[in-house]
Amino acid sequence: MNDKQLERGIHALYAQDPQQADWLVWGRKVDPTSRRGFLKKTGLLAMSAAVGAHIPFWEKMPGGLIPAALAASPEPFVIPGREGLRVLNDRPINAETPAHLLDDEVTPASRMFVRNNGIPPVEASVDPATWTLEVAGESCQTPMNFTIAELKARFAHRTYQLQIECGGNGRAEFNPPATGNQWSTGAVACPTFTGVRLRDVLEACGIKEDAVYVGYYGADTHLSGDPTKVVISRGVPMAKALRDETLIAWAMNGEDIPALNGHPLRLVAGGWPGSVSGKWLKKIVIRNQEHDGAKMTGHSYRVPCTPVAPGTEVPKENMCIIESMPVKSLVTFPKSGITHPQGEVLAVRGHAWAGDLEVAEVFVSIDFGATWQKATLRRPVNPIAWQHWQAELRLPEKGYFEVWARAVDSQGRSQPMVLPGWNPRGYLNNACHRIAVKAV
Ligand SMILES: Nc1nc2c(c(=O)[nH]1)N[C@H]1C(S)=C(S)[C@@H](COP(=O)(O)O)O[C@H]1N2
Ligand SMILES: [Mo]
Repeated sequence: MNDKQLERGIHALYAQDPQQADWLVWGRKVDPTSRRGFLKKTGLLAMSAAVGAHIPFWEKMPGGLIPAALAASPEPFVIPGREGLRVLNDRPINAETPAHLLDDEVTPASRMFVRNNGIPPVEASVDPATWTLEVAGESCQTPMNFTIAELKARFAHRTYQLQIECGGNGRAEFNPPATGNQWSTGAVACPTFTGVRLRDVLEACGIKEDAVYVGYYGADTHLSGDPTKVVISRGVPMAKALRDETLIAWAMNGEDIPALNGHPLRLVAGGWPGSVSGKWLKKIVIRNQEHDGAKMTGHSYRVPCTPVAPGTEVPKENMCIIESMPVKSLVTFPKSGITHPQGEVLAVRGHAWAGDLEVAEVFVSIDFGATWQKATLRRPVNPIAWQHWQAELRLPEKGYFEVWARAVDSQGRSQPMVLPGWNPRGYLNNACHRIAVKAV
């Protein structure tokens, strides 16, 4: 079976593994002896919201049962606690956040996109007290295991706001289309993460002279169910691994990392394709060669080393690993599609980010990029945090306008107004974000 056939809907999810489905959809745990489901309060609220009414007999509802109201409906479901996110795929779960819901300076968990390549560990089986992280690899002097309590006790804690963007964010625009989740603009977020520096942990184990790369392994399961298959195992070169902001994190916004985002432990190497920030982190390897784990090689998270014409078949050896992500921005207020009185001040705002770099300037346009007005831009709270911008515009007459935003990084590189270079897997679309506003 190929991956496409494995990516199916809610019915397939329930048919294959009702208990896993219950946990993913409702946070419902099943008592193995009675086969009865235990809904947490949040799960019950989500289920009630999904069926459109309170469920008086909810305590009697067996585990692993799709509510008939949903079973009959072809509508994609809502992830409990992430209302408003657009679910692109329910096996594996992938969901993105509409731009106007990313308006918070620090992204709350409820607005954090979800990008899963496989099936997350069943939350009931995740025990932070016994979870261990193994550090090994041919360039590790002394392989070691750490519990989360040991990590917390042994190393200095750091909290940084870090932006994570999926390498495929914006893929939906490419033509010819690229396979994979058809992300529009919402596979990006910037919460705070608390943990220890990856550097401190690697140094405690000893980094051999010949170390060039690190790789991660997580506790998720391959879509095929085959326990010997690795879902994803990516990594970064030593220089990125040793950066102050590269964390092994146990908290997001001061709370446990949400189950779908990697609880109880994840790697955060912000500013690079989100795929390097390994979730449900179990193992880190220090490598004496470029890491060659699952989705590190071939066409995954790589782009042609030199630009190609749309539709070109690019041989593997001409594909280069994506590192720091390109400059990009979002208009998070107002919501696209609003109406606004002509001539009156229209306040617009959003965020901008540029991988490992800082954003130097943001501009906005109401005439499809013919002229640009400079926005007010704040410095990042720490390196690799996104930056907030705002501007005041006036729409000169009645009619349809678009507000475009364009950011420029500290090395003078600007977002393109139209699609940047086509590539086989549809990565790195950093074209200007645009919203529609009707002046009345
Ligand atoms: N173990 C594991 N880690 C993972 C993934 C995964 O499927 N499994 N997906 C990666 C990808 S492609 C991205 S973009 C980010 C998404 O993080 P989020 O789901 O917390 O938003 O996690 C990365 N880490
Ligand atoms: Mo990703």
